[in-house]
Amino acid sequence: MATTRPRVLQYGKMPLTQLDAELAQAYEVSILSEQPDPERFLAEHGGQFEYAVTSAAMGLPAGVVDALPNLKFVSSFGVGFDALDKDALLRRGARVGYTPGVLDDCVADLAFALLLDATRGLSESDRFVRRGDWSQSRFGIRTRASGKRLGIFGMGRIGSTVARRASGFDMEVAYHNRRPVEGSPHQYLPSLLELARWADILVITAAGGEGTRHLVNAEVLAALGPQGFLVNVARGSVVDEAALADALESKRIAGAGLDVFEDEPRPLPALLALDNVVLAPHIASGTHETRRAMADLVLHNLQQFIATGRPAAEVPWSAAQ
Ligand code: 8YV
Repeated sequence: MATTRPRVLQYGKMPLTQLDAELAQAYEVSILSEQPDPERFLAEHGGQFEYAVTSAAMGLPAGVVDALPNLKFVSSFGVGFDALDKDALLRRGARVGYTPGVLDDCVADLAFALLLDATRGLSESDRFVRRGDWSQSRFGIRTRASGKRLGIFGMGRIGSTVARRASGFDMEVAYHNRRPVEGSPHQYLPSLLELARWADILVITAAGGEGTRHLVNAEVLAALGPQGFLVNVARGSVVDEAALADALESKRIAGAGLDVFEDEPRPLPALLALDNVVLAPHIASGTHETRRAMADLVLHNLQQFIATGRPAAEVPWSAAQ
């Protein structure tokens, strides 16, 4: 029986299993990563696809975009779009949908989980109890989180959600951004260095990509200082990870909580040996509720594009075409 369902190239398995099934039900899906020879598959069938689906983590490299001459739209699962090749997509004239807004709460929640864990030593205390050390010695006292100065680098949707959480912890909030956010009740500091100097805890919620690469470097970490903590729920690329490992090891900062790394899934080995850093495997949006909402938006963006030529949520450089 001939199919009338639109063909969709899915770059790989999605971060929510139901979404794989839902896509396969609505569309004629080919999963590129499941093909025995993906390159050959693209060479033979690339011209048949007008639509592609991917995730923020998988991205979409120029090599794939270039092999899809009729590509019109990419629906991406995630709010970050630094792993999608902007130049190749703009050259192709393809539009890109993404999932902003629906993951702010869970990402902000995880930022606070990491912040509290890093300052209070929660993961370390868990290891302490499991090792049986409690019967021999006391767990050392730690740093109070509430009432501290919280610096937010990147005052977008997620940054402002983190700032709202901070009021419940009686924290003073200041931020740095490319430009001041109109109407923000918080103090704007014109440089990241000044923010790091001011803050007790620096939370990174800035977008990844070339514009923010390694902005959190040895100098910024030195400004944060030996009592300071770093939390990163944005992109590993924003932090010079080797400089961070060095600062943690030599106690030039007090601690860190990281959900993202420069080369996922491979955190720098030096970090694995340190007790003053909490490591999470990029799970900030990983709740049933949020992943469901993200999946719904991936499907909605695709339907909307097919019906109207515009997705419900479009990445800024795509919308500017
Ligand atoms: C995950 C994210 O990457 O939305 C983003 O940009 O980084 C996260 O939500 C998610 O697993 C999608 O790959």
